[in-house]
Amino acid sequence: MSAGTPAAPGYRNPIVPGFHPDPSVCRVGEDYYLVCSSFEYFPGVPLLHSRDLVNWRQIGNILDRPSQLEIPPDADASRGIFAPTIRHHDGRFWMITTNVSLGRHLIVTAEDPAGAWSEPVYLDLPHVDPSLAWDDDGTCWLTTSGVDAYRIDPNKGQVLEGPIPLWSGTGGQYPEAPHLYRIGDWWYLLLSEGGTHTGHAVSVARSRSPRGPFEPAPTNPVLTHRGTNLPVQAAGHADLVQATDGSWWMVLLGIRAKGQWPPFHVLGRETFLVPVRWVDGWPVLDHVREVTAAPAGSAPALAAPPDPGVQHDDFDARLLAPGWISPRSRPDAAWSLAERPGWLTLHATGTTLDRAGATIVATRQRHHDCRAGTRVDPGSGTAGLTIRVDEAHHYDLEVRAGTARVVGRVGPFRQVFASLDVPAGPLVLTIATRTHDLYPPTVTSAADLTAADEPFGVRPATSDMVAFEVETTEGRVLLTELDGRYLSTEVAGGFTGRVVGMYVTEGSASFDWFDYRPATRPTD
Ligand code: 6LW
Repeated sequence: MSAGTPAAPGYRNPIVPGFHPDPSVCRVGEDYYLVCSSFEYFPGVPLLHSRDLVNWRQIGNILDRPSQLEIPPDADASRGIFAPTIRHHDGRFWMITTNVSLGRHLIVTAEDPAGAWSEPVYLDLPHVDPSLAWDDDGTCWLTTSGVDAYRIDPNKGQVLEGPIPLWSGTGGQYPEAPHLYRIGDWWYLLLSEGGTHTGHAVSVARSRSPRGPFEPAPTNPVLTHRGTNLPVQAAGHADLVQATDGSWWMVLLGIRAKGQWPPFHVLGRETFLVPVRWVDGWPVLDHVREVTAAPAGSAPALAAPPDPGVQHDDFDARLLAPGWISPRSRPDAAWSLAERPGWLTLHATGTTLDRAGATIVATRQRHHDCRAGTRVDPGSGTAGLTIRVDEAHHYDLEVRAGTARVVGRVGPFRQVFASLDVPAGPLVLTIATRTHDLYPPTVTSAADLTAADEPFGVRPATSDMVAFEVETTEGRVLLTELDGRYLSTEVAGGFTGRVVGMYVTEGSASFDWFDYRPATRPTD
């Protein structure tokens, strides 16, 4: 076990921004692979690749066929796929997760992580957060929240022994996200406790045998942000990986809360990276920071420029890129890239975004300040751009029969906030978001803001705004701005985060392009 040495340069957290919770990571040679929970969205379990642990590119979704991912049409939001684990063993990649809508764990494998992944092998055992570890003799251990271990045959989904209770942490609620690691002569058990919100903590124990008994680290919890003022909160649900240079790293989820009191977060739980040092055989971690000094070793790659975070799609490809997700399912009859070449054509499968079943093709909001736009030809249908957490929390910029309007749904309330007559034919719809609470004291009036800050102006009392614009041949119009806090996890609940997406609720409509990009503001 090598001791990491802190040194410049640094990297920026989160390494995977936006709704990317419950990360799990593995390394094969020089390649790192990372997966996250996807809940009710299809396709499920985003798979990302990196060569340096900092710059990640989504290369697919592991559960990308209905035969692998069955989300019932009436499944509640934030059900579906919970915390996955990815491992490499015996020449194959293994991914285990829980489809909580079915109440079953499932294992899929692939030789090439880019796919295709196998059909699932199911395991009907209690709890969530399954993980796999192999002994030198090939014995496969499954762990679940609780924390229990089972000896299993992962090829057949058969339980050979168990449950064997292992260790349940230091007494915090919800001992979960366990992972077993064979490191040197020890078996380490990493788990999270305290719940996935501000009480979250990571604890560790070790044993000479995967059956225990486990001895807790004297320094537990080895990582927590509970009760701190740190900008990253809820740090937990962690996985360990050893880099090519021998250094150790932890990926984990966190939230970036905004606002004074109470704080709120709108991007869901995101994936962060923190270096691990080993002292007396125990992992030692610093707090998770948005800018982190990187240990020497992996340094050249870590110095790579950050991904600008732009997502532009002209819909010229044959297939939808892996970042596009749809609630519950995306039936073949609901979308086409061939019908009108160079456009994404959507067909309505449901008549309202207030209930499951509507046609939505969305991407995760990854920056607090961003602009997402699309050029839509609504034809004779009803179509638009939505920013949503779930069916009961969304703002929509919608076009129908010569009128564009902004509709908001928050809990039991639904309201039309603005409307505008628009000419027939394609038009550009934009949703822009902006956080205000960090404005520097020097910005005291609209005159201090640059043109790029329009149309927001100064609203010191408001922490997150969502603006809706329409651009036609006659120019660009701001329809309205709405308080974004109603589309936060604190209001909506659940485990996901915001997504922005194109939709159709009546007839068919085509989308020429979609563009998502972070926006800059005076404080950046
Ligand atoms: C997951 C649990 C958790 O299963 O949230 O962060 C649950 N922790 O471990 C849903 O993601």
